[in-house]
Amino acid sequence: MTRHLITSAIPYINGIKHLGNLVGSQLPADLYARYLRARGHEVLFLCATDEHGTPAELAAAKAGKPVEDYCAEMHEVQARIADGFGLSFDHFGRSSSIQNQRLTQHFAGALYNEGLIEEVEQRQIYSETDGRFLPDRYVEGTCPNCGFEDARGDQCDNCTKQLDPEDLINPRSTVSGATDLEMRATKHLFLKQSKMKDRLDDWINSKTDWPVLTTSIAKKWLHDGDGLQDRGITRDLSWGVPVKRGDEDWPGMEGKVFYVWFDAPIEYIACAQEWVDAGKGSDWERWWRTDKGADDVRYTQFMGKDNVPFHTLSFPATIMGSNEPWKLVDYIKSFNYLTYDGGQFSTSRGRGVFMDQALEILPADTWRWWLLSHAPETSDAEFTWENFQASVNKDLADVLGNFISRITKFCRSKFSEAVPEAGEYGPAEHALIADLSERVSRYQAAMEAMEVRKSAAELRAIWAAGNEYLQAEAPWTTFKTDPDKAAAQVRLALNLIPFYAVLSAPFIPDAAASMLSCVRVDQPIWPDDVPAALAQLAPGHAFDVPEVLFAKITDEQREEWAEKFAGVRT
Ligand code: B3M
Ligand code: ZN
Repeated sequence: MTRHLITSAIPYINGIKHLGNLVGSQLPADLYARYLRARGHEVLFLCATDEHGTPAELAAAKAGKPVEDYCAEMHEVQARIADGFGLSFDHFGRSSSIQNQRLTQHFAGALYNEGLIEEVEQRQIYSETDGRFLPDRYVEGTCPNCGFEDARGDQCDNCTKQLDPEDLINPRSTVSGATDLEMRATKHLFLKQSKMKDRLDDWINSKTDWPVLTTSIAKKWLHDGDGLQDRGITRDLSWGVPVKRGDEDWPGMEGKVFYVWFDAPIEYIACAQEWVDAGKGSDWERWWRTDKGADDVRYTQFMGKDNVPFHTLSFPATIMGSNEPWKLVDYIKSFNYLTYDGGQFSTSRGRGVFMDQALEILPADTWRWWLLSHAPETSDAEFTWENFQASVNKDLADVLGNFISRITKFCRSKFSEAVPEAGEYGPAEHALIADLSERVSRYQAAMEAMEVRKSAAELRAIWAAGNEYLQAEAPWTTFKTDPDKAAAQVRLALNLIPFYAVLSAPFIPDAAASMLSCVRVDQPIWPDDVPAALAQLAPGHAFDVPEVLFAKITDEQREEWAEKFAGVRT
């Protein structure tokens, strides 16, 4: 059987992500990982925090903490929240790990040896007081265009003019406020992506099964304007992977670090090393080196559309350019954006629901279900409280939850808390089993194709089929005239509980676990054989009537939350 390597884009360390971030990468990746594991595949599912770069430095400074401490704390926070959402990573790593540092330096050395790195002389602002070169965003001053006094080195926020730091009047360092700034010569490394354009082009063109969203973005960057540009891969920051080639120092690169987007995707590989070093696995090369068995691996990446250029071009350029046998991605599943109630989610303004807040108000499964069943696949999708309330109440409470509660309670009151024995299946039962067999095939096909919304729709239809059967056959009515027939109806309906649990677990793992525990099944099996799966609970098998599986969202709650999350996070 194929082994599956799955990675989700690694979230930036600076702050807690919102639901739009979650549904664009980690959550669908988790859905796929859970599904493949349930089908018996060997899966390695990796994610990490993306810890380098200016945003991390600035966020740490704002929090008044050393950047190492800030990152370590925020990593724990993100790991805990990911756990709360049931994200089943085999390892949740850190791009600031020693493994990633070494591997990033290794790649830089390999690319250098292949003649793919150019040292470019530039003139850049140096601060005598700070003892360092300042990146554009670390310089502020008066805008030459409009006179605004707090214009940034890259752009004026007042008149929006794009600037170079040397355009600013009275420039100052945002690190210290120092004004003793001067232009000095400095060197940066550029990855010669332009030399790899044809190879990348051929590779992208060979991916005929990829989502159009993914390939169209890649092709735009390859062909629009001047085509694929060489890319600066170093920065003047203190926080990051120090620039080296392999173990060797890089003359002229002292005090510089690699650009965050150079080391972040390399963390996908380093994370597998971290997984082994944490004692959770034994052989990472089997997943990542094609000379060590990774040819048998199918590698799938999940991400939002803004990350596509880095994964279709930059990271493959790093891998191909190294001329070493690293595994390349086989399939990239990308997502559009989730918007919030007629606008954007906004981290700075606290508009929308953030992952920690979501878990404070409702169980993870509620969010998982809504987000996945409304995933922004073919276009952007919008979160509204009305839609959220309506879908959750209908799909989870009225259809799935109600089915389970109704049938277990009915059985307890008319028979016992065990699967009834009497009666034979008739045409309606056989029709339901045949219908479900077809639906399971369709569900599997959609899951394998990573069509997230479609998978949710198929699953919802599987739940509804059971409800319709119960509604039509009405064992509570049958019981009055033919208790044996009612017993057979109940037997089949009770058997739908573990069947639903297994199929639903990739979407709603906690509820699925409760469903299994209510029918006292520890080792759920995937319904490859639907008739057999629907005979899993033999007559006499004991069950427990579960607590309410899904509480309905009330109008008062909906109104309260709509107001609470409208903006300005405290
Ligand atoms: N941290 C951006 C993001 O979270 C970036 C992804 C890196 S994937 C290697 O959207
Ligand atoms: Zn201006």
